[in-house]
Amino acid sequence: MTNLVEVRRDGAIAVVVIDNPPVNALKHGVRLGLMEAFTGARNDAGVDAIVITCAGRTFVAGADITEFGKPPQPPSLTDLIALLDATAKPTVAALFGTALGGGLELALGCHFRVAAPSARLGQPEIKLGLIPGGGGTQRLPRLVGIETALRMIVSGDPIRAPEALEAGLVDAIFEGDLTAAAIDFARRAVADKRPLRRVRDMEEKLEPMRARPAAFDDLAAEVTKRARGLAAPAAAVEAVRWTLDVPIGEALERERKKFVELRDGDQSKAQRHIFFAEREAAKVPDLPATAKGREIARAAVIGAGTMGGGIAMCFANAGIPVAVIEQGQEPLARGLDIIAKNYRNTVARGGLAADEMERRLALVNGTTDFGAAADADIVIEAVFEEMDIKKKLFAELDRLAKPSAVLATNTSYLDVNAIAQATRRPQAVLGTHFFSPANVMRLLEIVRGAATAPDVLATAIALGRKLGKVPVVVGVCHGFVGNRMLRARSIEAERMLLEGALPQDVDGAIRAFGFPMGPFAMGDLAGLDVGWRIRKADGTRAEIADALCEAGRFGQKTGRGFYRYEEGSRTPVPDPEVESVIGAASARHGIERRSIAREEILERLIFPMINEGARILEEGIAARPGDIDVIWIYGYGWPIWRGGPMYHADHVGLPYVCDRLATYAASSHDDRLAPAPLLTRLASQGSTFGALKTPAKSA
Ligand code: 3H9
Repeated sequence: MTNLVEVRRDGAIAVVVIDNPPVNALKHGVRLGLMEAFTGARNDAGVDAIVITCAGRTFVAGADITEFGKPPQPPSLTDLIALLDATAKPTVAALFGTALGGGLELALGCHFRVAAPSARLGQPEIKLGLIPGGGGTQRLPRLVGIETALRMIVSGDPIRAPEALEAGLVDAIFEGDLTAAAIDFARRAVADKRPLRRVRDMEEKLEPMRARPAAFDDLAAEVTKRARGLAAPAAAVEAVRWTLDVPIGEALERERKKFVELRDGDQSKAQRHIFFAEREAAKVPDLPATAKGREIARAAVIGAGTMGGGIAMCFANAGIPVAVIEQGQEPLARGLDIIAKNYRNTVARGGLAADEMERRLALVNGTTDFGAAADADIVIEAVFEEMDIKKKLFAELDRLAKPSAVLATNTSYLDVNAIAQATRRPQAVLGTHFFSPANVMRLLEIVRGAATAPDVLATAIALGRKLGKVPVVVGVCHGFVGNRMLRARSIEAERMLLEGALPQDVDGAIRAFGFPMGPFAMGDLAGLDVGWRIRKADGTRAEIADALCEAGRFGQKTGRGFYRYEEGSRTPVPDPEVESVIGAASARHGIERRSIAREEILERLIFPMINEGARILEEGIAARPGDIDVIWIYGYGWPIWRGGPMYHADHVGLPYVCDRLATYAASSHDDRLAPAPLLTRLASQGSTFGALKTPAKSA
């Protein structure tokens, strides 16, 4: 017996305990141990029933993802479940923490499932570009019905124990000592001679859908609506559909085959890369382990505009009281109204209970009294992107905020060090760059200033996680990681317009790559005047965007930008007027317009970003290529199944990227497009970004 699985006896009940911290993943040693434990208990005449549970903080959270790239070693999860299926003694899974993926499938192989009230149960494989591969697509529908199962499998989101009880996924919920309750449950099942319920034999909950197969198609269309480009959701639908008309033995074999195909495919590899990169990003290489985050019991947000309001909602959602401070009564009322409206919309969509909305709204305290910042453990400034305004504000905050407070600026490109210097405590200052809409977007760039203290940084990271964000620590430079790379893309996008492309050509190419939106439609959504104002302050120009702004075309809010918009619609419609503006600009430069192939458009949008990413790594602005990937996935809509720009570069091949950049640099006479030294070095060594030791700066 490995020490990853222990069996103890409580009378005639064998209690099998998996002990593989931190999440009890089903790695090879665990599977071996389980095989031995199940076989032993089955063959032992003194054992009447088997309880399966875990040590530590959670029931099994799935297969061990790190094993997916390696040759499979028996026994498989399927073998284990087959053994459970063949066991004539009651088997009871005791679920707590997160019973996910292969963990839930193991439980589905038992006759009974009991749970702690706080347990969460789910099949999250889809988030890794997979479908359940241990029978989940066949057994879950048999227990909870096809609709609930399909929603769970395609969303990947877990359900809570009470919902699981109602759906029939668990048989009982117990407060207190769950293992003891499970043992009791098993003992009663034996005493009552409770019929053993093999999930694979249950057909009743499949019948309604079998009677109306057309309803399955409607449901499938609904649940896969947002799955553009992804292979796994369609595969999940196909697999669940087999419950309608394929005998379970064959369906399980097909499921396994499909799982292996997806596991070995490019999409799942990319999604697994992001899973680990996201967790890695939360670890700052040079942050001492002794740096403990400060407690954040109260927050203040300065500015009730779009960003300020969204950030305040993040705090309220996490149960943290937040003061929203505005200069005047009128903008304050407007900001608070928008917050309330956002919550009401979520309630109307069924995403939030009305009393929960009230509870959250009660945590938001709007005020025009700047003094309210004095109580806060963190103050986040979200006012105009103007250095002078920010400096004044931070000088004022320095006088007012309590000594232990963290002072954060929500700037998207300004120099955080200069802002910190406006205070006498630069060690307390950092940047928290939220993405719009702040209450929805998962990315949080945490900008570490030259003087930011380790515990201040640790506070921001912990807070980010508490707010449900994916925090990534970045260094100070113009635009940090995300916007700096975005700028490289925008310059090239604009250049292609001058050379012959139209906004719809550029946007179409990047949408086909998998982004939800192209750069020009995105500009229209964000408001073209925002970039225009920044460029005016910088003394830079973007000829066509500036010309559109000068003509009053600010994007969706004025009904016209790079596209035009029908009244009340957000659908971009190509506009001949824009074509003339672009044509005139080309003519001014003496450029003969040409048709640009989609492939060239794509390369010219994406390769300059990769190049800028390489510079960002050289300068130590990002610690790891994976950090950049996480930023682009969670902040800018990079398709997750392509793994982020740096991962994509490795996939395409660095020598090719280098070569193309050199060509584009020569034809555009733009040195910024010339391959960065790090990129050139890796390409010439036959290496990859993925192989970089962290941090890249010292590599
Ligand atoms: C599957 O089951 C396929 C089956 O259908 C078929 C099989 C035949 N494996 O997230 P955390 C590590 S597919 C390996 O920070 P939390 C993680 O990398 C799987 N490692 O904690 C981290 O390592 P480190 C389906 C894993 O409390 C540490 O554990 N299951 C795995 O915030 C702590 O993780 C899933 O997709 C794993 N399965 O969240 C569940 N899971 O400390 C994936 C975690 O070195 N996991 N690690 O950075 C999760 O969603 C979260 O980790 C969980 C805990 C909610 C469980």
